[in-house]
Amino acid sequence: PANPPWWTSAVVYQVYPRSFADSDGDGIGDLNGIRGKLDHLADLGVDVVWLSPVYRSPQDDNGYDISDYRDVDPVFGTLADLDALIADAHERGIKVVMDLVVNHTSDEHPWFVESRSSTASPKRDWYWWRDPRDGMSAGAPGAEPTNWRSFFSGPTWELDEATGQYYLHLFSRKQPDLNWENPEVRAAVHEMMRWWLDRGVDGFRMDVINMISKQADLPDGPPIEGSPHGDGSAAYLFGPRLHEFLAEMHREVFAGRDAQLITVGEMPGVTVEQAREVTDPSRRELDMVFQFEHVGLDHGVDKWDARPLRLTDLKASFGRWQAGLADVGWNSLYWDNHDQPRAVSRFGDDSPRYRRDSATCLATLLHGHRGTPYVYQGEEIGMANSVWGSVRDFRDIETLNHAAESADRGADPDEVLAALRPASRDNARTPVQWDATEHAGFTTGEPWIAVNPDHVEWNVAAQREDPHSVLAHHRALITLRHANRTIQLGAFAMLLPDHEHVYAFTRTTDDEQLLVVCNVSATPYELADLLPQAVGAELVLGNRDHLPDHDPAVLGPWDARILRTT
Ligand code: ISL
Repeated sequence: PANPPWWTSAVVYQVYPRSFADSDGDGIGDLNGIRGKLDHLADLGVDVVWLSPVYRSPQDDNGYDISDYRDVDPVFGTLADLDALIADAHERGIKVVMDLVVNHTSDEHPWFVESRSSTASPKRDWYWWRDPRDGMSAGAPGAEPTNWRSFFSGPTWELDEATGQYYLHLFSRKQPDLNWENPEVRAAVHEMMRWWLDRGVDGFRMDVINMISKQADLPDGPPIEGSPHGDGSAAYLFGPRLHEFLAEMHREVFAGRDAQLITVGEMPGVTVEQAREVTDPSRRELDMVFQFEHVGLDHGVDKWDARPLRLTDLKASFGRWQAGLADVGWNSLYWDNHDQPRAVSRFGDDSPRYRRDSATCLATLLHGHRGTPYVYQGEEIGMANSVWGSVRDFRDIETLNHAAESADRGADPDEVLAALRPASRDNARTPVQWDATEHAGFTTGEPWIAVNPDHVEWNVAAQREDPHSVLAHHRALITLRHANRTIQLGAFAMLLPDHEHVYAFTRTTDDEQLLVVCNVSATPYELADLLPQAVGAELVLGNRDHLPDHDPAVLGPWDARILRTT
């Protein structure tokens, strides 16, 4: 396109406020902490900051359970602090995106309090209330209206004793699902979104937005092996009215002002075809979505059942997404977020020998693709999964519920802990490592979750002055994206799809071809054998070319290069 949207050349940085920087010593990150670190983000060069939720919340799911959409939770600061953060970010040319969590509210939101007060409440229908299963009495085992399993273990239904009905919660019981079938719910959400845009925010990351439309008859799902529950996802993923709801939201909230904004929908289970529809500009729904295929490739029966990732699977997956959204739609690109283990531990090699090289290799690979890259806090310095000595070290509700459920089943505690270690969301939630001091410069108090002991070596301060650090490499990749039209918009073509260690592709425009070649292993390869066109090509950006033992003809361990071939 002649005038591509601004976000086709942008890089987004995700802040998880609880773990970013604490300004007041209570051990929990806050808005003024973020304000104090904006120069780090400006120096990194990112265009947008996405804030995970800072709204008023009981913090059952660290803010993804909202009790007031128009206020800031006291643990994070005040609305005035948020206004100041937005102003300070804008002064540095950084846009601010809010997390929008509207599939569900907190059970302490006044809407739900009113809804649960009586079956005759005018807000009863704002949530999904259902009687017990036919012929069963409320509270009896298996009396839940459907057999669905919650994302956070147990059933998706909670009995309200007072009215004898159950309410639906796909996530925790403190996160009741809003009923989007009700037009009043949609209008209330739209009004709240306009209120934030008027306040100066630059867009939204929309939490599980492909779950807002449910099949209204709420059918049972197929049984899940080893669980008393079933998989209801066919009834609540990408439901029959999703397109309608997204288009309506666009009309009611974004129309007329969308050129400066960015919208990204989080969509677990989304297919390429669905993503292509939702991000087709002519439909006016969303700019891009987060898909989950690549972060499921190392899962067995579920996320706690780890299996080795095959690079060929990763290539096949990314390749299909690149091809599927080539002429219509747009990809978002990520390894990490607040729900995923750390990329360098998961897809790279976090041993001392290869940590820096594999972190820079993974970054090069991701940022080389077509789409908008997302950098999750700490990823820019190669933060790794943490050390978990016992189940008590975890804080995340998903992790703790799974541990409790496993214990109830009589599972071996050591095996459970071994499963939690690489997979827990808390790997992403340890405090950002600013320096080598106690608590990594994150807080002067007691951090709400332990700092990774490796902070003495792996921290922002140590990397800031090092021209070859993981941080410096991210800065270079972001600079390249800003400057280079081929990186922004060039056509993608996968090479060597069957190679088990080397990930290579081209990006092509009318006047340039770039070749991205990454060794996703410690085994060296002769470049001439793999990709003759790479031999002698101009190096645009590499991760190991500064090393004394670097040989341009050999793709060394975790070697990553962006080459200009024409
Ligand atoms: O985290 C997951 C797997 O470990 C996902 O299943 C996750 O729950 C799903 O992607 C939805 O995530 C979003 O909504 C949740 C919240 O807990 C997550 O932090 C958020 O990213 C409920 O609001």
